[in-house]
Amino acid sequence: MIAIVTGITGQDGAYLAELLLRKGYRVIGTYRSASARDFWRIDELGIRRHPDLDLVEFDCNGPEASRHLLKTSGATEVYNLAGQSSAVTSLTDPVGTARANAMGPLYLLEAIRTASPGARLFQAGSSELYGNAAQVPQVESTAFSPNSPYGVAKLFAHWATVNYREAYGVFGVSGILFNHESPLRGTEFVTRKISNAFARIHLGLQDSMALGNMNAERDWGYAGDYVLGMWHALQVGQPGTYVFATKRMHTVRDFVTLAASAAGFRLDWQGHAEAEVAIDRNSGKTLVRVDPEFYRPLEIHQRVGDPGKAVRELGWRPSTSLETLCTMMVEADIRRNERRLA
Ligand code: NDP
Ligand code: GDR
Repeated sequence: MIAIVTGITGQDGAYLAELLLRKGYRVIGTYRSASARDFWRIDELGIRRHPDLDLVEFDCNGPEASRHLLKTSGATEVYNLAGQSSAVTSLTDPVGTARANAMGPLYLLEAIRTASPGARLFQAGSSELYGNAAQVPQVESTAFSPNSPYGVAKLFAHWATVNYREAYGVFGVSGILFNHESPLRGTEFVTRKISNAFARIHLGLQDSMALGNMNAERDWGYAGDYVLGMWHALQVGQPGTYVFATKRMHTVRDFVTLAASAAGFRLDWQGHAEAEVAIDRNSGKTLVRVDPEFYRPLEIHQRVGDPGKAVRELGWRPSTSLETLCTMMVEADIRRNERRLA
């Protein structure tokens, strides 16, 4: 069994590669030539030098590279996780985002159709497809209404996957992934920004943190659960479109409270909007404040998914509570910061 995992340097790429290696696959993990070649995630998971892992430079910005990869690898499963993964960044780089997130998947679909028709594709789509959806929770049939260049590019990739499935019989799965986090999440995303900040406050390396919209609500799952869902989606008889989510919704404020508790702090919340602060009950110090610099011009206020179809058809279910996830993230960040200090 040979699988290609594009985006091996990212959060999901690392966890998925680890899972596939455990299952006995040979894994071809691709990284981009423009990247910093920072393999810290697969280093942390201890798989960088695994004998069944090949690290291959791959540029998703052209059709030839995809064709070559499919033709020469002998892979029967392709997990396309590479992409510009921030909606905020897509506002300043809409063209680069579309190249990676819309054209990249299209080149892979074309390569499968023309060079390796038996290969199965998992395309990492996003709940950003829904924008501020009127239907709560969101399911596979909820109307799409993306409100960022990121969401628009992901929508192209979603429909391209469905189209190649229906028109050419390509085994293309579109996963509509809701937010999923872990100790390997990038610090540009709110959960890891919070866990790292509390770890540093706990160790006396930082006094406080500033965040944006505390009222935003998200459906946060654990990335380790989600990559298992990706694998399940390629093992069934027919390709489909699946929502991967937990069906629970929490505010950023809730996440802060849980992460604080995992770092040993109990918070009192005071004030509203820009004046809102969270104060440590023991020391009386302000640990969290709001900075409008982190507000978004096009915010998605609420997002929650119903993974019922994935539960029924794939036997998948998210198994990690938000409390466990928070604790896992804060503890990992405390360990990392301690190592840096040593
Ligand atoms: P990460 O940002 O951690 O990883 C993204 C990967 O894509 C990295 O390997 C990165 O390489 C690569 N990449 C970034 N920009 C480009 C580019 N312009 N061209 C080619 N490759 C690029 O994201 P995740 O692992 O969290 O997410 C995996 C996929 O799932 C992404 O496509 C993301 O959009 C999607 N997704 C993620 C969700 C989540 O909550 N995590 C939810 C919904 C969808 P480098 O290291 O060089 O930057
Ligand atoms: P999101 O994730 O945009 O949902 O995209 P992010 O963690 O960046 O934001 C979640 C919510 O938190 C609010 N927020 C802050 N966000 C950041 N980054 N920094 C802050 O300081 C801050 N304060 C409050 C945001 O306003 C937002 O409402 C993620 C990515 O993984 C995408 O790739 C993926 O497609 C979607 O999830 C589903």
